[in-house]
Amino acid sequence: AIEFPETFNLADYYLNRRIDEGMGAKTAVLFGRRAYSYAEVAQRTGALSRYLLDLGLRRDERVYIVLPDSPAFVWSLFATWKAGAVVAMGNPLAPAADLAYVLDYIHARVLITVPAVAEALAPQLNEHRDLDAILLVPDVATGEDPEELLMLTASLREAAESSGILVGTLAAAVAEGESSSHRAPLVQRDDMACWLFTSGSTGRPKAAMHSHRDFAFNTEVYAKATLGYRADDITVSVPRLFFGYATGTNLLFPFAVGATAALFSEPPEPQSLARAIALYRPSIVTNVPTMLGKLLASAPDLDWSSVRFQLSAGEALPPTLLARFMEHHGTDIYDGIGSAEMFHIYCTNRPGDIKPGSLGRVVAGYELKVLPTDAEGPGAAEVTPGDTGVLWVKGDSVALGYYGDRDKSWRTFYGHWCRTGDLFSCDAEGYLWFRGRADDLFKVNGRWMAPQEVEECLLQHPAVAACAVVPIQIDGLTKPKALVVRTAAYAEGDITTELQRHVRDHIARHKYPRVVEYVADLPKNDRGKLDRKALKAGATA
Ligand code: 3SK
Repeated sequence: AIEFPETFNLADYYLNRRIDEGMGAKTAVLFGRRAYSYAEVAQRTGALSRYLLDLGLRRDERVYIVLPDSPAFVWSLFATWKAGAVVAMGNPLAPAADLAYVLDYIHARVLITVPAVAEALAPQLNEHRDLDAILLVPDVATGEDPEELLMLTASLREAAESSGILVGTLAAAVAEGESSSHRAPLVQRDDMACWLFTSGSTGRPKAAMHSHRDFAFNTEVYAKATLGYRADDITVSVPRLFFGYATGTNLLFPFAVGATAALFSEPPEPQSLARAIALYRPSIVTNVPTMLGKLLASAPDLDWSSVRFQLSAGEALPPTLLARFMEHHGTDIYDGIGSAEMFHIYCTNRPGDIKPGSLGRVVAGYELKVLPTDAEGPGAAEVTPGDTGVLWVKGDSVALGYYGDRDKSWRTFYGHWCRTGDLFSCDAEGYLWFRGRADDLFKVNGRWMAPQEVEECLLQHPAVAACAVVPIQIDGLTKPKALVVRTAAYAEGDITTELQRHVRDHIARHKYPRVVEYVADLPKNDRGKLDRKALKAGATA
């Protein structure tokens, strides 16, 4: 077991300790041609945390950070922890309705975001009763001048003022905090630190609640002891910082060892990644299978010579893709499995130990069991080695539960144990092999999606009488397919593009069906419900 002192704040563990260790002048963050030292990040973090405390933010209250990858993301996160409050992170490209739902669900006191997001939320601001302040960060992609930000957001300010919400810029907040003498609160290791989002069966995200010690535990056993992050590393990531996978690998883990986190805010595509690799010469790249596939097809000449290893997680990495990539580019890829419920990766391939197609072995410090699907607790007898069952994981980074959902918490957390809902088999050597999901959720581009959410959306289109969404494999990657029964008024003609656009316009983009098949009927089970098992069994591209 790893012991952390009772008074323990992640802002100190990841950031301030580097200053105490004499690393203040070292580069902590690279963003384009600009470098920020650990001392600079700590100074902005301290000032912003004092501003937030002056504003009235208190222990356990939530700050919703909805930012692209940027230096501002870094001090927003650490300042929230320093102030004793709770970090929640969102995708700035998500539909406004999804962000509004989360803002409300977590009762956020402060929102830190780009003008486009704040403007999109403006019409409903009076519904967010707990929100005290919105701090704006110029969107690097559109290049707004911070001085002009408030002028540009006149309609937002009007909406906010009528709801009693303060609107300012993050830069002004940092400057104002410089002259504040507000003292940072003493934070305990079991105080709440971060809420990571996971999708529920209804498709609405739920927050897995983590305390300060959870993140530090995983950092010690996974990032340091298993992967061997080093002070001379430079990290780059394909998944964005708001996703816990990248928050760890491309911000917290490099900070924990005094390394450099290199950020880019452009949407991650082969071209933007190639530019980042050429500019930063990273030694660790956090990747996802979809991008590895794209890179192989469209950037065969990319120079990977600076890269010690790449990480892959979020969705299954097809073994042929892994083998082709490693053979062609000569970089090791460590595929692993983690989750919002455990903060991060607890089972993985690692330096000198890669079994292609498997998700590697347990990270020392965690315990795994493969149990029958109907096991009612972690004490049940394990399935015979090689047989498939549900993976259970035990470790000190396990979440406290889901915020506002006792039923789901009871179905998932059993003291120190978490029922993952993933189907796995474990071979005789202790390597884990992914066999799918125990329920209907599936991952696309590394993010969970619920078929019901897409079905509900499709049903709102006048052409759709009934439908079902199932996962299919396209080039070894999981993508959604819709089976649609048409209404009489739309019995003729090609409406696939229109249906795909309809989904993209209403819910998160990655959920749109890549294939639409028109059927006369959908299979039902003996209770008249959609028979998903039969659908999945027959699903092809
Ligand atoms: O795959 C995931 O969902 C995940 C979530 C948080 C941290 C790490 C990972 C891989």
